[in-house]
Amino acid sequence: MNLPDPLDRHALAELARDVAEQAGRLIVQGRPDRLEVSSKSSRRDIVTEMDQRAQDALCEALAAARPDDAILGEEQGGRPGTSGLTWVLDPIDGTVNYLYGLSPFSVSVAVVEGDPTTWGRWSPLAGAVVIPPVGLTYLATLGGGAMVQDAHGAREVRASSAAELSMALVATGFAYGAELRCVQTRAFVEIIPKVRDIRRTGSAAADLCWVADGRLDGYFEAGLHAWDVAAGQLIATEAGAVLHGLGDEVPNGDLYAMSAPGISADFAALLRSAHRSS
Ligand code: LIP
Repeated sequence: MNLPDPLDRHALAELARDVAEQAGRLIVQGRPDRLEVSSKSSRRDIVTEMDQRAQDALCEALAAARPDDAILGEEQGGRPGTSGLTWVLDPIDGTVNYLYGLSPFSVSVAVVEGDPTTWGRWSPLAGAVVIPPVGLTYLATLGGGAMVQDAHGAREVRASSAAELSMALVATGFAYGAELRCVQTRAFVEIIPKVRDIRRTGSAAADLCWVADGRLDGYFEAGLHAWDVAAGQLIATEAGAVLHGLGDEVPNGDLYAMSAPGISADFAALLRSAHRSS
């Protein structure tokens, strides 16, 4: 398969940014007074009508621009493709925050090669994350660096220079299922005394962008899917952050982590210890 050359990757990142920003405007401006909500894997795992409307808008725009590419979204409406590239979408990452009117919530759009339904079998080529409540758009291309755009312009982003785990500000999240939450809570108890502090923002895509931007020194979570992380992963790694999982395994649903390079070895060791004893 002929992968897009760097120039095309730049065009792919701009397309990801443009469609994500369009979806970001839709979910803010198009939100009805009475938001229809339904549940997925559990009553706590919800999807709103705006999640689906945003994904429908993303799929329509991407199908028009890239008709041979596949689409995999968190909500209904993906499609197969023939190009070997797949657009991986989370139309509203942080749905519960969106429902409650809290920040952050994000629109995450990435294009990957490989199989995004299997951890370790896909890699992102370009991606964008829009965080409407704070007016930030992050984007990156493989090998082309990462940047953030806001009302004041655009700038390159770099992961923090944190070098001491005990002084690192890290973020995490919790699964919808009670059983995995208990495992996460036991790990949390071992981790929190050994870092500066922990934040739980509610959006994995925002967490990864904030590691990229040095606003967090690290992030870890279990139970994620490719659509939660594909774009944020590329933004963070292109900003110099280090992607890691549990031990030698690739990052996956068991544990997904990203951290500033100066703490990544110690952070990975702490996560291994905390999750193996939990
Ligand atoms: C969310 C993730 C977040 C996690 C939440 C939820 P969603 O994704 O971004 O990190 O802690 O439980 O899974 O469901 O809002 O797209």
